[in-house]
Parts: sequence; C-alpha cells; structure tokens
Amino acid sequence: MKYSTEKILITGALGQIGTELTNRLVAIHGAENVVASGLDRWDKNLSSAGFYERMDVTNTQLVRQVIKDYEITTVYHLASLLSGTSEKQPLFAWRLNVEPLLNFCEMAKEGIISKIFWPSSIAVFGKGISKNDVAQDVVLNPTTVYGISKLAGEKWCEYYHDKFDVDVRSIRYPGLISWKTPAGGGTTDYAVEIFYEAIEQGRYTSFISEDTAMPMLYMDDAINATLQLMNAPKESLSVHSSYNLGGMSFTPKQLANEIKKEMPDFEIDYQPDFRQAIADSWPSSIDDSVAKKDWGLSYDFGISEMTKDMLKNLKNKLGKA
Ligand code: AKB
Repeated sequence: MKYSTEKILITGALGQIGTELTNRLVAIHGAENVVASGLDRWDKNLSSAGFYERMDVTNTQLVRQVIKDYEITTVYHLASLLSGTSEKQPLFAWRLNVEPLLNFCEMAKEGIISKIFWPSSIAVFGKGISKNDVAQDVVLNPTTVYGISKLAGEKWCEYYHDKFDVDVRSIRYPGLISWKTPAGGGTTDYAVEIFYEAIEQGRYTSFISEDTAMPMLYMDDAINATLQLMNAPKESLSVHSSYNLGGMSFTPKQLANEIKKEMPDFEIDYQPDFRQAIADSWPSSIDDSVAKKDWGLSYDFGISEMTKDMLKNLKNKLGKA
C-alpha cells in the first residue's frame, strides 16, 4: 500500500493515452489510489488500477457520485472523440468533448476536486495560420468539429482558472504513437496503423499524402510530459488555456523510409481520404518553447528511436518477433 495525498480518477482509461497513463499513475500513487473509468468492460490485462467504474462521462450525476464515493482529488479527463470520428458525429462530439469538462470545472470551483488534466490538440490551430513552428499565442481558427470543441474547452479552462482559480492544466497533444493500445478515429492514426500493417502485411496504404508533415509524439514522451505538467508548481505556469507541444515532425514518406531501414521489403502507397483535408488545415510543426521554459518539457524519442522501439515491441505483441 502506498501513501498518497491524491485520489485519482481517469476517464477514457482504456483508450490510447488512458491505458498507459493509468499504469504510470498506479506505479506512482498505488493501485488503491487510482480509479479508472470508461464505457467498455474492464480489461484487467490492460489496466492495473485498483478500481474501475463503467460509466458514461456525460452522465453528470453519476460522475459526481463516483467522485464523492472515492473522495477523488485529481481528475485526468481523457474521454474524447478524435478528429475523424467527430466529423461523422458533430453534435455528439460537441457534447462529449466539452460538457463533461465543464462538469469537472464546476466541481473544482465548488471545492469538491482540486486538480484537473484535460487534453487539447494541435487541431485548435486551423486555416490561415503559418504551417511551421507555430507559436503558443497565435490566433486560433479551427475548421473541424474536433478543433472547435478543443478550442472551446481551452477557453473554458482559462475562464475557470482566471475567474475561480480552478487548477486545470492542459497540453495540445500532437499525433500520438504507441504500441500498447491502438489509436482510434484520429487523422494522425496513420502513423500507428503503418506499424501494424508493416509487420502483418509488409505494406501499407496511407490515407494521408506522402508529403504532408504533422507534429507527432511517442507515447513515453507524452506520458512524461503530462506528469511533468501536473507536478509543476502552480506559480510556474503562465498558460492556462493549453500548452503547445511539438514533439517531432515528419511526413508519411519519411516515416516509411525509417521503417524501410529496419524492414527493407516494406512498401507504401497513398490514397488520401477525407482526413487529408483535416491534416491540410493543421500545422506541420509547433514551437513548444513556452512549455520548455515553464515546466521543463523535454523528449527522449526522435523518429528513428521511436521507429525501432515501435517495431520491437509491436513484433513481440503480435507474436512476430
Ligand atoms: C487526431 O488525429 O484527431 C488526434 C489529435 C492530433 O488530436 N491524434
């Protein structure tokens, strides 16, 4: 049993970020202090949390009850619909991506919980903004349902912080690459699918065109950054909407070339679909110097370290080592 002053609730705990973040939080705070939650049945092989609540995060009363029952102090609110899926279900995306965040901010305002983490995305930038090294403080002009919901969420975070001193912290995640849990419904998902297909089929058809660069981040770096931000002293934080996080930047062709270094027979072709327009409206690279200055953001993985690690772990997972 570990002593911890924090009691943590994670929403979307069986998702791509949720599974890995939950296990890291358990290692730090102990299973008895971590409550995972989500819509799916609990998979104990995926999640080492001490408790699991199967709940719909849009059910305000149920969420409040769970917070009360477990005496939750800190919420990592990850449940969200990503960019591709949001275009297909715009009204549901708005409801899921914005309303539960407001519920958590209200609970923090009422003093029921003390800290919230909420993920934003590079989707907030949008059209008319320069493509490269996009700064922290540019005008935001999202053209996607997902980007609009994330921009609204950011503004709500800032509002609750400025007006009610709510401690809500956020990162604009780029595309996230991981091998433990697949991504689902995003525009940057090609950079995960490509590894599965490379190992299983030796080839991949990309739904993003060969020369479209997007910012990407390996999951280990994403989890480290999230915990660094959450552990930073409150006084050191100058951004209360959401911090830029750039990671690395590459195109599908550059990623395919990295894979070919490890698997010389790997082949790729390109058939862009509706997600190409989403990618075209996003930045190619991001300036994250404010996060580096405020809370010491740093990365361990570049494209080649990430590619080697992905292939090694995924081959083991898929029984193709
Ligand atoms: C998506 O592609 O929708 C996400 C994101 C960049 O927020 N991975």
